[in-house]
Amino acid sequence: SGGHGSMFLYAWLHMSGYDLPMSEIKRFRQLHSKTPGHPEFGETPGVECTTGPLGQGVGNSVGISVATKMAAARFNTDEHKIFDQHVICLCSDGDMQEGVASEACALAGHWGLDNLIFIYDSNAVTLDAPAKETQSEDTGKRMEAYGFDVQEIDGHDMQQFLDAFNVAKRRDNGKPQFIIAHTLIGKGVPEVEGTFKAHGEAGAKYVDAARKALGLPTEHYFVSQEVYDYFAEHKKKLLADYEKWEETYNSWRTKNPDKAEMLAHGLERKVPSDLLSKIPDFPKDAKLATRKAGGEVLQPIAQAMPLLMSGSADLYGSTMNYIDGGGDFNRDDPGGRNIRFGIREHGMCAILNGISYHGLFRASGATFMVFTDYCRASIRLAALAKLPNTYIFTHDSIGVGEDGPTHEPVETVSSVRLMPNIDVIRPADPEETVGAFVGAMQRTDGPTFLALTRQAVPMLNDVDVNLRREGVLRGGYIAKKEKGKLDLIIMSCGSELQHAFAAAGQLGDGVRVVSLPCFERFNRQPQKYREEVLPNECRKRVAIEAGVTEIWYQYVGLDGKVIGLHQFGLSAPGPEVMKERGIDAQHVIDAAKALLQR
Ligand SMILES: Cc1ncc(C[n+]2csc(CCOP(=O)(O)OP(=O)(O)O)c2C)c(N)n1
Repeated sequence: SGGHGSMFLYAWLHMSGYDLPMSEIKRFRQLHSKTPGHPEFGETPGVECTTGPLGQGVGNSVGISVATKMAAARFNTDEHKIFDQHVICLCSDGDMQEGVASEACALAGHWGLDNLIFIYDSNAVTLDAPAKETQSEDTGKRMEAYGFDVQEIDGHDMQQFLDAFNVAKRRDNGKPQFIIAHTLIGKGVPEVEGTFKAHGEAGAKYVDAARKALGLPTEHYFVSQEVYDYFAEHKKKLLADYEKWEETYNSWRTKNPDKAEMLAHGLERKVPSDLLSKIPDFPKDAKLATRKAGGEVLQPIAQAMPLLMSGSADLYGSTMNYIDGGGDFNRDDPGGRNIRFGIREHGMCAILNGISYHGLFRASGATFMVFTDYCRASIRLAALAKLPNTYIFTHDSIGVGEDGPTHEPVETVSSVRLMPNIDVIRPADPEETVGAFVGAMQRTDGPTFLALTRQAVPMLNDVDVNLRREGVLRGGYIAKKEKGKLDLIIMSCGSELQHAFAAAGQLGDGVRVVSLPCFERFNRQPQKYREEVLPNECRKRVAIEAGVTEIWYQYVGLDGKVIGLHQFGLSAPGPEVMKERGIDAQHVIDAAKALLQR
């Protein structure tokens, strides 16, 4: 988890025979090397999580452990145990100080993840100072209170470590394992040993002297043949274990063809190509919140995608993303597909990342959208690591109403749009919500953020059902085409698309309505399609969204106008807050008329 120790990890990967040659070790932190400053998933063979922001790896390891428990419950049989691995996380003082680690560890204890082993490098030093300047808690006691088994060792005594590690591996007692390894940072470099000066390059100038004192060769980047031989021998043993496992696996596969197919599809991240058609049309007179529509859409998707799991941070009643009949994941039923995370949004998102790193299950989680800020560090890493998570974040914008500005995300949707490699989809009605969920499932090279409403929205029946669904997959589409010459474009998404339609109805034949539920998908479309939807020659453009306006100018241009919010919301019934803040058709009409008169 302590990703700043990346070279420690790279060195082990190199010595143990991963495809990480010494030439890459020498190119540490250089352009396009396989040894970036902090470990990045997908960049370096053997790196299983992107770490660096302290605490995240702890959460990831809990998520990986959850996934292994789920996998064992879903795929093992009485006769064949194909999944029974341990998950080991090396963590530091900084990791254990971070709140996200506390959230994740509380859940690890609660769920009894007894295949999870933390090795806590307790060197009592952080970056600025000795750790005692900033902590006086007894971390072991804290972990015990969470439900961990705790052992304490001298981290420089390899035999002590091995003994403790083997105890932890064998315990199998319904408790995650925590090994406190007391260590001395910078050991062997007397000038910095045991102090925070051992960080970074402060100790580098003493390294040659330290080598000498330790009796090591003077050559830099030196690994003795003995060490390579040791690992080569160890690899043989592991390969023999692997072959044994493969026998079990092959026999399991022959006897359980359905499970085997499900497993293969999960690992390939296969998504049914006919997912869209598996979701029934909504009744034309439905008047549903998109969160409610989402809950309905989720059910056939969950049936078609048996490895989809769906969690919520104590808000299933509001986020409506419970998989019916899927059961709750817990120590008694690790096969459950719903995960109750409690009020731990950050922990939830770090754990979702872990589930995705594991590589078998499709991870999704839910909370109120305004709490995106609690989740952001993990969401950002999901985007960076290209994890196919789905965030089902509901209660968007000032439509939330009575709960007031603390619960009304006015800047959140746009702030996530600014993040690279995450799709933000803000559907306008139940049919667009179908497209949004299917789009999230179909995307396997990065996360999708679904922005759903608390309040009911009308069905946009004037637009063909398939156009609404498939239009979302393209990110944007012409929802209402002008008759005759194109004079003006109104664009919108989410709960404000209805206002775009209402305004267009008042403004005459030359007005086009464009639905833009997902900027990222739209921007990935070929230029020709984008030009078709938003022709360059039409500069009279109005956008409306109940959120901050800036990001819309990429579509509206300097000649256009955006109706949006420039301040926080208010506590009152949602429609009144919308009216008070000027989010309605009339404001679109006024802006459009001003443009048309130019
Ligand atoms: C969330 C987060 N905050 C701050 C940092 C910057 N940082 C990198 S290393 C470090 C000190 C870490 O101390 P510790 O975890 O004890 O590691 P060790 O001293 O063992 O190297 C800090 C503050 C970070 N990587 N992540």
